[in-house]
Amino acid sequence: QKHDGVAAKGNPNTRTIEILQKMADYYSKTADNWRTIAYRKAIAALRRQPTRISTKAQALAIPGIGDRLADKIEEIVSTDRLRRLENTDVTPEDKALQLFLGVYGAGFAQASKWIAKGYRSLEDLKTKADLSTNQQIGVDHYYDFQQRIPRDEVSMHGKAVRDAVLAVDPSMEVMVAGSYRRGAADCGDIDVLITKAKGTIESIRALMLDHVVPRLVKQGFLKTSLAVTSRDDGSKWHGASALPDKDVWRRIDLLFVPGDEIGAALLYFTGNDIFNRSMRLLARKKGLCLNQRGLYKDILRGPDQVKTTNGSLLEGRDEKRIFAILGVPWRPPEHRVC
Ligand code: DCP
Ligand code: MG
Ligand code: MN
Repeated sequence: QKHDGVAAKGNPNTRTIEILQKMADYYSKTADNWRTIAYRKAIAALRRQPTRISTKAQALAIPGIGDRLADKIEEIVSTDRLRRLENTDVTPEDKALQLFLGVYGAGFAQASKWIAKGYRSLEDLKTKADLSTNQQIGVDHYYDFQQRIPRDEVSMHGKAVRDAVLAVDPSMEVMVAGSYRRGAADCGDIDVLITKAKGTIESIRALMLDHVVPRLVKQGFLKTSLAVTSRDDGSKWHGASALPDKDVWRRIDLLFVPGDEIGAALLYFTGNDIFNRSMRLLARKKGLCLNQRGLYKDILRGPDQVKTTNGSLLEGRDEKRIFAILGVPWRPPEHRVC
């Protein structure tokens, strides 16, 4: 579901990219990282081609496209479809797996359990399965959450959050990150980063959970809370939101960030995930550590590579300086698609 970056509009390979994208989405949902990366690389390479690629030989000549993908590209161009995506050679279990992986919060393990119990449709889940509250929401709003969100609607959700946050504390900052910040024409969800230059994580989390979220719920904008995860001390609130004049529910993520981590958090939350992975790997090769809180040096690792100390902070506030310290030329968000 990464349709962003340099827009494919006017690109001679738009249709091929579209179909490869569906495959990449499928593999990313089944947690098949290698295939996901291979497909995304091929998509990025195709986006850069000035001419239409229609034969296997043409595809093979492009760095980053291997034999099997070249076959697939030829098939897509000559038939305008990809057999693997059609239902014909896909078993009912495969189809159900694809369907169930689209339920919010359901991973591979959960989807497989449902299949083992003989469920094959959303109707089966609704009528026969013992669903958790969140799974119930995921099933009830299945088609809402599957839809891409047009960019201007993402802006409006961002504005609703910003207005509510600023009404509670005008010194807060609200930024829409994720694929939106990368310039995507449509997004899978809405990722909003909420921070305050002098704020601690405790104060921001309290302000959000005690005041802003209840306010947005009361207003009817936030429809439900799905999960609150705490990792590395930062907090992410998952939920659903809807605009006043629309029935469709959208997935929204709110990331609460203390002031001294703004730069690192923005870098993390802008992605994409593969770009993040490559930046973190690069940091590690230089003996540093990059995470969503900051860029650190002097991390001590035990024999099992597990961190024994947190090291000392090099930069957390300034996104551009993180690039500079890593020796990576600044990349605007639109170009952070791998
Ligand atoms: N992220 C990450 N690793 C993950 C998941 C997320 O680094 N496993 C970071 C990079 C993502 C950002 O968080 O860009 C937001 O995550 P999303 O899942 O919302 O992904 P995007 O916003 O990039 O794409 P989409 O349009 O599908 O929401
Ligand atoms: Mg997103
Ligand atoms: Mn998200």
